[in-house]
Amino acid sequence: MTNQIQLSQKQLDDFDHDGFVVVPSVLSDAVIEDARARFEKLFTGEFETGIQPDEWNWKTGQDDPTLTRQICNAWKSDRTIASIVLRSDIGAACAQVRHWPGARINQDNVIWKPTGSKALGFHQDDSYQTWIVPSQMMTCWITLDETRADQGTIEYVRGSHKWPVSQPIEKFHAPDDPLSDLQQAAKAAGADVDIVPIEVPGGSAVLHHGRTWHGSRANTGKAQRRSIVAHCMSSDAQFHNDNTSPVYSRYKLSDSQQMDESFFPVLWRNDGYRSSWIDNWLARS
Ligand SMILES: O=C(O)CCC(=O)C(=O)O
Repeated sequence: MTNQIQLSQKQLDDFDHDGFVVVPSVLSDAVIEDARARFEKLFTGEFETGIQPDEWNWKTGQDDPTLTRQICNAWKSDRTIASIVLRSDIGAACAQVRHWPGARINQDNVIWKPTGSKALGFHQDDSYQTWIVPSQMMTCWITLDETRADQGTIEYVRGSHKWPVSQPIEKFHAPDDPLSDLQQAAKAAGADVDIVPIEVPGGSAVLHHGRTWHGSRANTGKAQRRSIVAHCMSSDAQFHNDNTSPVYSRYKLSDSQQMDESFFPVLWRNDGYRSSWIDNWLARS
């Protein structure tokens, strides 16, 4: 059964304490199957809408098969992915836990970790948000497969959302030591490192704060792990005056700091607003 995300007081308290919280059963079995079927197509460059994603870090037949496969902003290429990452309840939950007036999509991620694929370094998402004001991200990570600690699941450092924001990490894809930047940050913060591997059924989500350290180690198990990630920002977010993102500042209008809803749609706002084009566009599929 698919649940619209409705956070209990216990989940809100857990999020505030830990910097992440698991939300079970956010996708139906049918949606899980549909989304799984998009992975081969996306990574071979078969895009339903005819539009390339903003970042396409791994291409079938071209790139190292031992790397974790990642695409950013697959929602522009594929309406099945869009129908998940542009959900209003995801925006509402992200806004609620961060006390924002609403939430826009900042970017999505499609992550594919086949058996034998290497790690993604532990990092904070907010380290990469200097191009927006406020420089804050809030994420809904959703797994399509049952996750296990030995199968490269996402792992969180409990309480690390209370540490300062660090610089972007040395090496994101396939670092020799995925924990090295994390260890330095923990030392600087004078904090212990309590790593929590997320072991949940397919269709589960985790909400995580933009400062929560997280990553995923190599998949040494027998099954692949596929995830779809909605990275949100405040509905009030604007472009930074000076700082740029090499990819996403392409969408800045020359005479304004405002974000155009065509590129950064509002998923949910507390006055009932949602970018009107989203649902019409999804209905065309
Ligand atoms: O799924 C993963 O391995 C990592 C995803 C991630 O870094 C994120 O959702 O911010």
